[in-house]
Amino acid sequence: MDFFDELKWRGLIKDVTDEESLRERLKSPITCYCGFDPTADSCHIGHLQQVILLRRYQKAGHRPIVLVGGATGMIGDPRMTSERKLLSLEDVKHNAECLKQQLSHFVDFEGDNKAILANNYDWISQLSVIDFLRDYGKCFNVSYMIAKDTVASRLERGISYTEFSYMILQAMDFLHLYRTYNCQLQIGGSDQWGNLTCGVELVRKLEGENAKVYGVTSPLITKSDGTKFGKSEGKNVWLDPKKSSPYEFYQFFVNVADSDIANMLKRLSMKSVDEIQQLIYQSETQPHLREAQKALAMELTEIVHGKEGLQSALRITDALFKGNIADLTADEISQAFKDAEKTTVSENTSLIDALLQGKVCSSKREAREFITSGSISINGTKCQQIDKVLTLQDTLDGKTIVIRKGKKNYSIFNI
Ligand code: 383
Repeated sequence: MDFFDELKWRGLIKDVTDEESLRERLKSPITCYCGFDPTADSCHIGHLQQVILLRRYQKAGHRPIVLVGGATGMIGDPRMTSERKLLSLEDVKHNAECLKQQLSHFVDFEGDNKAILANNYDWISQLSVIDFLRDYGKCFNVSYMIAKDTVASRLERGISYTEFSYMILQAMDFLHLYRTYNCQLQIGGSDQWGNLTCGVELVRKLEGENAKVYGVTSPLITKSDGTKFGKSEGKNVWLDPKKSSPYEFYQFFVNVADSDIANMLKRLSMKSVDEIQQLIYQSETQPHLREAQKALAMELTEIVHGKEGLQSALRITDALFKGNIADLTADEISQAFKDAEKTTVSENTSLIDALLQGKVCSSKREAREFITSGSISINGTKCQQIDKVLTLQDTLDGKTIVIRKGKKNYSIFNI
């Protein structure tokens, strides 16, 4: 199986501008790029497939360019639905810095095919409006532009001239990277097909038929139950550990449905075809063990959050499973219970009252029974003292107390 066939097997090829020719071209090293607009200060799981794809290309001997859209982020790629709100220039600059930092961890800046980090602000901001219209605007036919999916879908509801122009900027980037680095391939999710073909056409027009460049899209990840991939309880799963902790990230993949895991492994794991086939076999024959989910979660958590992030995700998972949280750090505790409902009690509240307030027990009698039978633990240590009073000394971090009832029923109290 060559590299292109492997991408196909993995489900990472949707449309290609010239498949037969690209398949041949990929037999020797190519420079390829993918762009990310700084619309937020972090990428999320929706970006992961492309980020990992760049890594795959590099591992296969190709040279990846990670492009941060410092300029395009100020304009906004038209969405199917509605016009975007413009971000402030400071926000875009700040976000671009954050993305640059984040994305540079995924590719290698050493060796023969070292990655390149580029920001289209560097060349687009240099262009005058006259040059823009004379040198580039002339290459685009408006009827061609309004036939593109995203624009077409917006014509009725309205699209500003600003967003309408977006595809020209992205096409100029491809041309710039072709001229500067001999970049011959742009990759992206299937939502980028129109922008990719626009770039291919522009390069052909200005550089001649011999200038061979390609665009390849991959299908966006969808879940078999129809819900959106990349959301956990309706919230985005981010790659920035401050926005989604390594534990949350790990849990997202551990909880992938059995019906989705084969797909996700193929698309997101860097493991070999053989290893993936084995994991898929395991998940089909012994789904309850969730070996495939765990393997994918471990691999991706390590790629995104490093060895330490993975360690802490595993420690938290293990501690919650065994009901033993005493060994966790205050930070790990806050990761573990970030989304849990918290009950605030005043200092010196009796344990019995706290159990009632937190709805851990429904009556004082029940609370007493739980305490005396040894079912209640405070911060991982069993408490059978019936007249126990909660004080600041009981908190883990000056604020938080974790009370467990039975094996896995956790409640969080703040003093
Ligand atoms: C900007 C300038 C370029 C090339 C690309 C761009 C960004 C592009 C875009 N991409 C999305 C984004 O930034 O909007 N116009 O959030 C997403 N991508 C990748 C992938 C994806 C796309 O960053 O499908 C998901 O992650 O292409 O929605 O010269």
